Amino acid sequence: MASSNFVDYVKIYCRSGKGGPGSTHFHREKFIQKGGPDGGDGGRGGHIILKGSKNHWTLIHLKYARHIHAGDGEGGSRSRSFGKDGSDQTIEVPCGTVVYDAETGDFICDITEDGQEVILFPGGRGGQGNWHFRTATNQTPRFSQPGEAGIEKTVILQLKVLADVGLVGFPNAGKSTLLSVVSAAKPEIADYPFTTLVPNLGIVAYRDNKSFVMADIPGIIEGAAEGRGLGLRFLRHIERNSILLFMIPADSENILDEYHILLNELKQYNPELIDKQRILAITKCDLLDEELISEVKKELPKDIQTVFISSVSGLGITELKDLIWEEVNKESNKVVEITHRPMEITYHDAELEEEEIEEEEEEEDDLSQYKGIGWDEL
Ligand SMILES: Nc1nc2c(ncn2[C@@H]2O[C@H](COP(=O)(O)OP(=O)(O)OP(=O)(O)O)[C@@H](O)[C@H]2O)c(=O)[nH]1
Ligand SMILES: [Mg+2]
Repeated sequence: MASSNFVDYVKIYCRSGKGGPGSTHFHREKFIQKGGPDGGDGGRGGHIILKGSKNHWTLIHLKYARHIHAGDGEGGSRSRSFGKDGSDQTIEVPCGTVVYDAETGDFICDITEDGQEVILFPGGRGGQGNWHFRTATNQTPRFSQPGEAGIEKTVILQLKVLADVGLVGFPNAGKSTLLSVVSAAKPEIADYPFTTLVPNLGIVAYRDNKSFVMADIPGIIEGAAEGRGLGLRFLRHIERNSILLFMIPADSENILDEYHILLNELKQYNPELIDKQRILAITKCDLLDEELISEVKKELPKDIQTVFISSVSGLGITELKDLIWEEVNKESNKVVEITHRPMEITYHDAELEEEEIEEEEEEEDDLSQYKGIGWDEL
C-alpha cells in the first residue's frame, strides 16, 4: 500500500509556542530621575490550529509533516511595549478528521465542517512586565513574569470519511462496479476478491442537480473483526454514513447467511453501526432469469428494504438511487453526533504507517550515496 494516495492515518508531533517573557525595565529619560517601572508584557505563543477544508480528501499532505511547531512569543520591552505574538500554525485537514492523543489513545476533538477551526493546543500566555507589579509598597519591582510554556504532544489524526451512503459487502459483491456506474469515480474492478484496498468516494448525481456521496470500502469477510481479510481497518469510514447499502450478489449461495455475517461483523466493530438505516441491494441480477429471481425473493431477510439491481444492464439502478435519496434525507437518518471511542494504540496501523515511512526514508538514503558524485562517474 506504500504507493497509495489514500492516507487516513498520520501521527504528528505538535508544539504550540512559548509565551514571551515580560520585561523588567525602568523608565529612563533626561531630567527624569526615577521614571518607574515600564517593562511591557511578552507576546502570546503561537497556537496549533486545525482547520477543516473541503479541498482535502485525505491526509496525504501531512504524511511527511511529522513535526509542527508554532512560533514563540517575543519578550516585552521598554515603554510598556508588548512583545509580538508567536505565529500560529494552521493545519488544514479534510472534514471527518478525528484527533487522538498518541500516548493514551484518548479522543481530543474532531473536525466535521469546511472552515471549522479548532485550537488544538493554545500557545503559552505571555508573561506580564514589571509595570503590572508596581504597588504602593513596591514601586520598583525588579521582576517580571516569565512566559507560559507551550504544549508538546504527539497526536494521531485519523480520517473517517464523510459520505451519505456506505457500501457494505463481501469481496466481489460488485460494490466498485456500482460506484463506477452511478458516479464519475473510476475504482478498480476485477473478478478477484479484495480488488479494492482503500476506500473510494464518488459523488452520485441525482435529479435536479442534487447529489449525494457514496463510499465504496474494501470487502468484509467473516472473521474481519478478528483481523481476517483486510480486517476492520476501513470500517471506521462508514461510522459517519447516514445509511448503509448492503450488497449481496444474486448468485450467492445463501443470501440470508451472508447478510447476517455482514451484520455481525459490523456489530463486533461498533454496535452503533447496527442502528443505522440499511438497504439491501441484490446485485448482478442480469445473471438470473425471472424464475430464479422469484426463488431468491423467498429467501430474503424480512426486516430490510430490498432492491434488485444490475450494474451491467442498469436494472433497478434508478429505483435504488430514489430509495437512497429518500433515506439519506430523512431527518431520523442524519448523523448528528458519533461517539469516538478511545483508540487502541497498539493498533497495527500505527506500526504499518511507521514502517512505510521508514522504508521510504531508507529509499531516500540509498540515493544519498550518489550525492556529490559527478554525473560522469555514475
Ligand atoms: N454480471 C455482472 N457482473 C458484475 C456486476 N457487477 C459487478 N460484476 C462483476 O463482479 C466482479 C467484482 O466486481 P467489483 O465491483 O470489483 O466487486 P467489489 O465488491 O468492489 O469487490 P472488492 O473490491 O474485491 O471488495 C467483477 O468481475 C465485475 O465485473 C453485475 O451487475 N453483473
Ligand atoms: Mg471493489
